[in-house]
Amino acid sequence: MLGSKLRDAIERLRNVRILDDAALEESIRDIQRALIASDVDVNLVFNLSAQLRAIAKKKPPRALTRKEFIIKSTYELLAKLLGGTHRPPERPKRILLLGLFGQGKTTTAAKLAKWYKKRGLSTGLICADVHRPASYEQLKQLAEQAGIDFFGMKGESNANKIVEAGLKALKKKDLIIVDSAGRSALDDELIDELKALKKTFKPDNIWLVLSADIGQLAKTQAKAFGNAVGINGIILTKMDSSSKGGSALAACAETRAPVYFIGTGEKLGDFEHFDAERYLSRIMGYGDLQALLEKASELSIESPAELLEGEFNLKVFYKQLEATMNLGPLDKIAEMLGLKTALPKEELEITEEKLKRFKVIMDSMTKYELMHPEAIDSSRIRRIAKGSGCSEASVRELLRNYRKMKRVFEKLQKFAKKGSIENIDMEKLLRKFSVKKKRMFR
Ligand SMILES: Nc1nc2c(ncn2[C@@H]2O[C@H](COP(=O)(O)OP(=O)(O)OP(=O)(O)O)[C@@H](O)[C@H]2O)c(=O)[nH]1
Ligand SMILES: [Mg+2]
Repeated sequence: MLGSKLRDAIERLRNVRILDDAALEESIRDIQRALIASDVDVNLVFNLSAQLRAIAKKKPPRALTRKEFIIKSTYELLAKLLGGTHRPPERPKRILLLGLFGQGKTTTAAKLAKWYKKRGLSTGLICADVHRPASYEQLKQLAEQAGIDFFGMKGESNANKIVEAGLKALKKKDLIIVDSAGRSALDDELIDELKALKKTFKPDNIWLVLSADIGQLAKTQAKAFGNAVGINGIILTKMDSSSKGGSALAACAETRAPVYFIGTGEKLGDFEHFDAERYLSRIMGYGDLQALLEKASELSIESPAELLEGEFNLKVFYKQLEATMNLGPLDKIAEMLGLKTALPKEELEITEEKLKRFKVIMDSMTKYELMHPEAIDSSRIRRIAKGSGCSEASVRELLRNYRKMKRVFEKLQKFAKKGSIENIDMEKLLRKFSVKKKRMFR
């Protein structure tokens, strides 16, 4: 909602013929309304407006028109309001996660462990929540799902003892993450417990887990936890299901602790490094290649040969479909790519059922056909349809999906070869992808 409103505001700015003071004020009001409707602190909104007015008085740099300059500045100010970008530490050793009840600590502990594991750190998880008996099983299961070593002591009521033993059991790990117990409020008991845990565990990072739906309150909570036990990072969860994501981000940006990650769903893979510009372009519907590429690079860890060197044939296609399903629905990925509107809906819906049908069809193909799908002509289509008991239309659908995916993956492949994703120039990337999408700056 915030995204589409901001987008409208910027589109309007872009479409005015002459950007005079009145038009500028109108756009500022649009932006204010969008932010306030999303619960962003009014003071921050007025502050942003004042900065925009000041910028509008400046002479634009030579390469830009006044309008371009104002649009670019608006975008930058919005990204700043949401907290900019802070790189998470590359090789953290011990991370303590804390937060109130139900904010997403346990889920996040597993997501985080998986994230670092994908980046090459051997990682272990410790359940130090001694208050909620079910938390042991919850984290254990999540750890299993993520392929992470887990340590916990069922029935032990002293969190420090668990952590001490856990540190021994997991001492060979590069990174150990501790999931702590939640409370309904930051009371003295919780503070004492966390302080003791801090002493035993000696974390190099203490991150507060906050759910986006607390909105502006994120600031108060981050400050309270910061003062009481000290925090040096924040993870915002439930960014997918709350309309207050922008508000929570802006509130966190006012504290000294950076938001390193956001949770974007219940699955372990629904987790990403937070980057304000990227987030902004995504909610505004400008696509998000960076996040896609990060996901794609995670895919490639699972099948590097195929993605990086291999030819793209139907076998690879099927594997990628399967992997994509594990990552999350394809339409999520397409959305990040800004492809959602460009692709017919039918082709985005790679359902379990469709995947099964594709598998059946592919079982009726010869090895040659699987490796050279371009050789499949209509007589082959007829034979394959008959053999698989599917319609010719289904076979054609499979081939159509294949060709689409092939184009995307060939492009991804090129970028993956170039090395570090972090260094990729977004603008260039967008052009190369030749994805039909709205330009950010006109
Ligand atoms: N949609 C969505 N749900 C999430 C996200 N992160 C966590 N959840 C859900 O939020 C609920 C609470 O998550 P937990 O990880 O158990 O939270 P917790 O902070 O450990 O809770 P306590 O240990 O009881 O204090 C679970 O149902 C999670 O699946 C997210 O990013 N998006
Ligand atoms: Mg928990």
